[in-house]
Amino acid sequence: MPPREAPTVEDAATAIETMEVRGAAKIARHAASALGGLAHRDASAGELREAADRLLATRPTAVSLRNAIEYVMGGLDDEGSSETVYARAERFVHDALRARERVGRVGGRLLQGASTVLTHCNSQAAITAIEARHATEPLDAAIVLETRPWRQGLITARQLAEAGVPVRFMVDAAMATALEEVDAVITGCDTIAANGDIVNKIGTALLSLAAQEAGVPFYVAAESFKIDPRSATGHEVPIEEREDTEVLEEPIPGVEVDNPVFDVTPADRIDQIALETGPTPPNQALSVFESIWGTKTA
Ligand code: RUB
Repeated sequence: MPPREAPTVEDAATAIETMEVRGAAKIARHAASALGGLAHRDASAGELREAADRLLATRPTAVSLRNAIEYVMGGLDDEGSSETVYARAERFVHDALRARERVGRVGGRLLQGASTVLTHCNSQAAITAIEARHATEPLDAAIVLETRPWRQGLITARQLAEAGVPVRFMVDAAMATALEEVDAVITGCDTIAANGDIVNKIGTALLSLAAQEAGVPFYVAAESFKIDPRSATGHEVPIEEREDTEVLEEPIPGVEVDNPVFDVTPADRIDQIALETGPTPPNQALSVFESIWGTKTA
């Protein structure tokens, strides 16, 4: 994004908090662009650090945000110049978009032979993979789960339909029924822990269990900047809790609402992760992170 079009840090932080900008890769690119724009305006190191903290505090679960910010801010540590921060922001956004295309191709190959696939939530990585698969050989259908409470599945259904993929839309509770005719499941993720557990939209863990029970392969499409070397397992990743009103519009006296919006899918229920480097068993994702990002993050 040209620096003049970069959002201000406050606008970017608000857009991420309110989910106007959402999805793990998009929030990472948005934060990187905001930091790049600020650096381009010759911000001091102190201003950049304050901005990085503001952006980091917006959403807690997706490590893509932290990895992007640490990578961009690494420019200050290396050479102490805002110019380096700007160059790193540009490079991150460019590399992130290229990585998604590669993930899509790798995911598309994992889906080869599957005529009906199922996805949950709204992941650009998973959508790119489904579109790649459909371009090679038309799918019979992509089944899209609604994804309560925010209904991100509606966005996915629209995106896939616009790309010409035949879409069937089902409520989350229909997942076991849907799996009777599904050949493969593919989701995105917000974070991949060091042991290969993934953290994704609430309902993904249940979907992986139902897929295992039904003997349906479970794939994840993700760029390597979603790997978190500091979380040994998915249970160390902070899970975002959102407002009660997303679940119950009107409060009911005496009823407490819990609204955790992500959950942990254990590595042993994931067949392969489509990373930009190729199909990867979950427990080998960390070494891919180290080879790509090990020397680049702060
Ligand atoms: C979005 C979500 C997506 C991942 C991956 O949650 O869980 O599956 O972020 O998305 P939310 P992508 O709507 O709460 O941000 O592949 O686009 O990075």
